Amino acid sequence: MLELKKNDDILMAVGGIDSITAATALIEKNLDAANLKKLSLIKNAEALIKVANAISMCQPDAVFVDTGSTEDGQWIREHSLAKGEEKKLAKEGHTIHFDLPQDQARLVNQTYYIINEGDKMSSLAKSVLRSEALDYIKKFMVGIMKGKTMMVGFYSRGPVGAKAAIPAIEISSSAYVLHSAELLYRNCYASFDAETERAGLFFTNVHSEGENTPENVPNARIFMDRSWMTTFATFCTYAGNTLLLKKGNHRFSVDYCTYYKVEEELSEHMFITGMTGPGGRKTFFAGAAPSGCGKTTTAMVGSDFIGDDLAQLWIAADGTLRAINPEKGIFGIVEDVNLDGDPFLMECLRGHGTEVIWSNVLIDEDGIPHWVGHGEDHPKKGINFQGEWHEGKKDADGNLVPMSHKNSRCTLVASDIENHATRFSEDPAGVPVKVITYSGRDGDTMPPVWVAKNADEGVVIGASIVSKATATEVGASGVRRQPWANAPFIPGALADYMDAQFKFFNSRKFSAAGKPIMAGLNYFLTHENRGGSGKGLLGEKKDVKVWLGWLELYANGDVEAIDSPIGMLPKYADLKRLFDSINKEYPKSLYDLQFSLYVENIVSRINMQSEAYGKEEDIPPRLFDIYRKQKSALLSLKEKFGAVVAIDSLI
Ligand code: SPV
Ligand code: MN
Repeated sequence: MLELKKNDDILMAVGGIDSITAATALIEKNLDAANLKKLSLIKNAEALIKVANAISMCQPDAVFVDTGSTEDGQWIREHSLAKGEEKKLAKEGHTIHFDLPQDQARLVNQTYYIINEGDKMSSLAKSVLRSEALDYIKKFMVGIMKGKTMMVGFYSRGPVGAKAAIPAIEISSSAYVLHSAELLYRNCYASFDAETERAGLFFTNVHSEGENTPENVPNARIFMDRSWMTTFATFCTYAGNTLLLKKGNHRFSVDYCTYYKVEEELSEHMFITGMTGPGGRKTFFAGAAPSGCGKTTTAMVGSDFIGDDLAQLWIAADGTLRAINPEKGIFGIVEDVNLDGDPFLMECLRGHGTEVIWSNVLIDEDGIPHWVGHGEDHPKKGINFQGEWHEGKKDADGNLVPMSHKNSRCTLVASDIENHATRFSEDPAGVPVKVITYSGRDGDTMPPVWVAKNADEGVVIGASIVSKATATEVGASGVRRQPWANAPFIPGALADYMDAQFKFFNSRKFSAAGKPIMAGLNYFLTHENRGGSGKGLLGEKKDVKVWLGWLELYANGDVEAIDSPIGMLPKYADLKRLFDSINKEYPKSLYDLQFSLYVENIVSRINMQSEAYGKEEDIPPRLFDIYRKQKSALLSLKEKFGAVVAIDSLI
């Protein structure tokens, strides 16, 4: 359950401002005339009380209100340069921001949901009781902005007016954070009140880097107050920890959909993209993938790219599935981005006219950024996320320091990317989604593409996403479970989220034509695991176009598929035609390696999943029914054909 506005709002408890009168008085005292005038456009009392409490708590020297105007944007850029949070690079509009070496990715172990006594939480999430969070915030956030300027921006998570868009306030003393917010989110200062009225709620985010030193990183916290939809972040700058408009508010949005919008809306860790099919028809996809599993690349393969990270989905009155991107920019991983795999993104990064905030890459003597896998010559030395760098440099443990951090990123507005469908992206009606995909990083079990036979089996594909194990999180079979690729962002019980998925995708509100197909994707099969004669991956980045292209045809009834226990599989001839269109050989032998069913692998995967879900409370029984049904069908196939079932024997 999620109970909104339950117990004390910590921001108010610490700030001490509980009325609009007190808020107005404090704001008048702390803002100069120009910023006071800007803020006077906002009338929503609750929002003003939040802002006043943030000021009262953080005690900044000055407050800057960001209206989204060109001048305000410029002020933020200059403030960031003046503070040293960003530095100019050789290319016009390019800057570099370094996060501390200890703060290069989401600080999972320092990220908590603030909960009320008795709240049922996700088994995969960390939580802290309201009283403990209050103590921390009192200790560390009171006065945290002394000597700094607090910036306040008003954003919409989605095109203004869209059914699933929710407004949010971003408050930070970091100009890098506000600069990023301006590139990634739609500033909705002028319509904030109206949007809050329409949506019925807004999110609040308060961040300060404080004294951003390595010594302080252990004190860094990312707190999300579920009940008050307010985030607090301290002593860090990495955008995934600080720009909580992104994953902080995504978590609130997931929570809100799970408990208040059942059968109406979902909030997913999904890209949105369109593919152009025969006759110029456009088919939109929304696809989930865990961080670092090719989500941005998949999104950009489309002819009509909308977003690479988050999607708000709803069922429209006409029975179609609709999606909007709560963001308008990308915060993309740059490792392995190169001309071959990501030509459009490379044009923004290496061409002219795009504003880019780089983070944690290598900067050479000429002010040019470099990163691992960029496919260009690279310098022997420079400055990167850990300071001075030279080729062969080792860290304290004797490990080679890479040229750029694995999670180094580029931040830019999506509309600068050539295949971005800006008109569709800004439409409050969203795009009609006909294909849902779920992908992970699976070296040996599932084929490159398969389609669920019904909504229930589609939900189970989402529930069964896995990625490669990491050093710290090894599951029984060496893979890490990544339910819907959204688990890090599901605050409540996993069972509740799953139940909401079943209800949504089975909803009678869908028209026959509006109901999406649901598919699994896997780009990570290797020769070694499938008995191939080559080495490494069985495919390459450009194959994604074929997998999506086939789904486009299947969703529109243009091709038939092969029935199998795990779902519908593509026919060789159809894939061959699509590979021809990208000028790539596609031997039947490769198809056989990719699409044969490795029954034992699939069965042990099913066993692993059922066992893990069996430990959760209240998981909908349908999940286990589907696992059981698939398993028994697979075992009968094995009896007939052996442990590796050739795809041709299913025809
Ligand atoms: C991810 O890790 O899934 C991201 C970047 O999209 S972060 O903002 O860190 O979540
Ligand atoms: Mn993400």
